[in-house]
Amino acid sequence: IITNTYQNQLYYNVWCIFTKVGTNSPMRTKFHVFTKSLLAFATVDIAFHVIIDDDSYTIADTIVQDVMSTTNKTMKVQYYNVHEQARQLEDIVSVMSPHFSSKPGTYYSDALFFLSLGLHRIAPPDQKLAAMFDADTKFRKDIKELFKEFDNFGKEALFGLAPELSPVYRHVLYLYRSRHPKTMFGESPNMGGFPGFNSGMVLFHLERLRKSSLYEKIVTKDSVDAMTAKYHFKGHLGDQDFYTVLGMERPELIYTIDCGWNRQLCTWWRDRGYSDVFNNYSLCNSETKLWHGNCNTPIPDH
Ligand code: UPG
Repeated sequence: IITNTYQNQLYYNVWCIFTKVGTNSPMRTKFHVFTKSLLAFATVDIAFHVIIDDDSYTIADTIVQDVMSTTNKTMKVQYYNVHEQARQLEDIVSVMSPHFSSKPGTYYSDALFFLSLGLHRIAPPDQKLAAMFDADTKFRKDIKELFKEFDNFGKEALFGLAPELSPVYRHVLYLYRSRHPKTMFGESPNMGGFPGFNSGMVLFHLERLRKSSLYEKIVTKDSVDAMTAKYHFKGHLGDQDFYTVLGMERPELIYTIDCGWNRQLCTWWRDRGYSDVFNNYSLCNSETKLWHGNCNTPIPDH
């Protein structure tokens, strides 16, 4: 039985990456919407951990201070330099990027998109549980409700993610699927399949991750090379490609969260040869609790 460990800690740990943001970047508005909605619905104390670079720091802090003053709510805010964090995760990044990057070898982008896989090393040791969000998300519900999902984690679960709502992994797994015609990997959930995971929202059981010799083994080069070879997997979406492979190979390590907690809006794959099946993937019947305006898709006002 999972105990309510989240209730023993004072703060709900929320992580977000906010880097490479220029003064006029659309990321500014997205981050404002994210932060404001997070605080507006929250009924718990939040520690907000923002991973920044030198140029983005002032922009991030201006937005956070503005949101706190207009909502009359406060949270504990901490900033982390992306370069310092990336240096601590060089081993993970070098193992992952050949398989899961669109342009392997571009140090900066690579590190950025794989940071979540080593968050247990970056996060201060007193953090036992945490959640990370893309900056292009928007809350419609109290984050307290999301943290209740930790109670549903199986006893081996290290992460919690919601399903990918597009056929991207049907596409990526094309070769594996043609060689294994009965596989459910890459199939839509309404056909009983596993569509992969989306990393716009990730829950971390940091305490278990730090102790897990199994996880440490799984992120080694031999292990990742073997898993990607087995599935003929060549991705381009960073950490979420790894979570998807892990979900096929070691399903007990990832708890699947309700699609309403990561309601993705991107329709890119619908117009790229998948119009016949797209709706099977994007279907999410539960109430939207978090919008995700991925691939620059506008988020509805409500
Ligand atoms: N980010 C930065 N600076 C950048 C780029 C990204 O801080 O220059 C952060 C930011 O928090 C952002 C997140 O990384 O929200 C993800 O990047 P983004 O450009 O928002 O990717 P999307 O197009 O929204 O999402 C694609 C997939 C999505 C998946 C994500 C995984 O569509 O489903 O969750 O990639 O990285």
